[in-house]
Amino acid sequence: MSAEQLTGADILVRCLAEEGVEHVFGYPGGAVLYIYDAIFKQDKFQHILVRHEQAAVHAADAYSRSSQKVGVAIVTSGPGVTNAVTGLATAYMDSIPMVIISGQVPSTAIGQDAFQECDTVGITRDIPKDITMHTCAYEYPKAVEMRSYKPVDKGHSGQIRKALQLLLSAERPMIYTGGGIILANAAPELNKLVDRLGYPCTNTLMGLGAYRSSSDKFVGMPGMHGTYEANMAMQHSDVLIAIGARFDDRVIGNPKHFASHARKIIHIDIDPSSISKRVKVDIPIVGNVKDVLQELLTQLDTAETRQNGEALDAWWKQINEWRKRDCLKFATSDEFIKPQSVVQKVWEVTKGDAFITSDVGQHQMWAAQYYGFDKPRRWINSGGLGTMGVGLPYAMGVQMANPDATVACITGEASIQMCIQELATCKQYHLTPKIILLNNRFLGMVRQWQQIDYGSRYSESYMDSLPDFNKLAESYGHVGMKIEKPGDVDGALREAFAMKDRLVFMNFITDQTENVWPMVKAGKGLTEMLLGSEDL
Ligand SMILES: Cc1ncc(C[n+]2csc(CCOP(=O)(O)OP(=O)(O)O)c2C)c(N)n1
Ligand SMILES: [Mg+2]
Repeated sequence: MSAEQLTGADILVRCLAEEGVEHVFGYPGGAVLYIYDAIFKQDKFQHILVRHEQAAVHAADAYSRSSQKVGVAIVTSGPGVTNAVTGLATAYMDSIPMVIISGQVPSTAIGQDAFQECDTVGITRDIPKDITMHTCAYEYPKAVEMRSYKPVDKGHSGQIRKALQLLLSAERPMIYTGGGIILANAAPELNKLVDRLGYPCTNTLMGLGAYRSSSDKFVGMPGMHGTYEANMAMQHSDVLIAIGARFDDRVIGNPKHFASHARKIIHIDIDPSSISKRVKVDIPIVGNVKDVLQELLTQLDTAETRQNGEALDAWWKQINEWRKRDCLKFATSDEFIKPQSVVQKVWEVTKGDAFITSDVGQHQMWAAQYYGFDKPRRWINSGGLGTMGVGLPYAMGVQMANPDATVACITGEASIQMCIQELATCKQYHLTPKIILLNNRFLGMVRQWQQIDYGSRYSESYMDSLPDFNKLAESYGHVGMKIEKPGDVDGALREAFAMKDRLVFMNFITDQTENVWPMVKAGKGLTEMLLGSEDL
């Protein structure tokens, strides 16, 4: 039987269907019209028309982050591609899988500055228009493989044994985990390991939810805005095991200061290039963290040595002393809404079980610090690139992938305006995230740095001429709420989350002067923390 003749565009659409794709985010244009025509003629997947290409890619990215499916987006050539690049870089920095398809002018016109041409290959890869138009024989391969991508899954047993011995001999052990645990679906194994060993565990900004935060073994997030106890324990540990984490500069602070305290380091990561990249490692293990943790747990079952109980008790005593500093405590007020208290209330009202997306700034750090994540894939934020504008498109992607879930976007008045047009997409597709705007009328994180490092010269960080967000939300067909008094926070949140079938845009007018604490200033050592304005 001869193979069916299909156009490039039809083949593309068929391939997506063969791969089980159910949703595609996108925005049409001249170079992808054959593809859009092929989409029109099929009913295997739904296309979601966003209002800006950046949002299509962010939504696809969050679709992947919040589920075990892969997000897909389609954009046109030229401005479609350049608008998509921020989304690509954002996902790339956090190792998020996605498939983004871009159009291109016909092959013969490439390099001639044709209408809507840009050097897409220089930036990414593309599909020229003539290829989507021409036909060829269509046969879908049984297995799809990438020659250039063959990661090692199984870790080296001998290395795992050595790591286990070192872990069991530790006097001041510390388990430090990152987004790799979440991407590898290894949270159950991690929870088992931490519980069995009884060691302290910290999750990075990308790893929140990997180990449940409600456990007393969880010491909070490490790094620039990490807890006092997490940073002190990272620094003073004698054996540190890093799992699916990469010793990012925002996590370990000044590398020289970090190295000034001697400790043995075990590092498990699927990407060999991550190992010993920023910090010298004693026992490297290359492999899928899920596979490696499974083997570690199996070996732990039969290990002859046990943890050093006495040393561990002393270590916990020390950690609990550090905990007593209560570094996330904040002053309450009857007059001004404290942003931290709004996040705590969101946690209470959603019973800690919502998907939380965020943008970039102070609100992002408060969301990370005060919403306790007990499950993986619940905290969706741009860690590596720090892209303002992701929050609303992320909420859309999460809701497409998890239609019955409660979704909230904790954002700032500057960030939300970067992709605000997506309120229309939400209306069209009945997406109903609750937008929690912590409105401090400032580029708050910029203001904080200007206060601390630039003599309180607030250069261009005040947000003047803000829109009336109530009217704005209503004009898109949503519900708007403005909350100005601390006493109204709880009631407003309960009312909003009860409106399951509406997008509610909640504009909380918060204390403008609030800062994110603790803070390790850029370039400083991990334990050189500022715990509050009294340390300035
Ligand atoms: C696209 C982009 N531009 C600029 C920045 C730098 N930046 C980081 S936080 C921030 C301020 C964010 O303000 P807002 O959204 O109001 O949040 P807040 O810090 O006030 O909570 C800026 C400008 C960024 N991260 N991303
Ligand atoms: Mg702000």
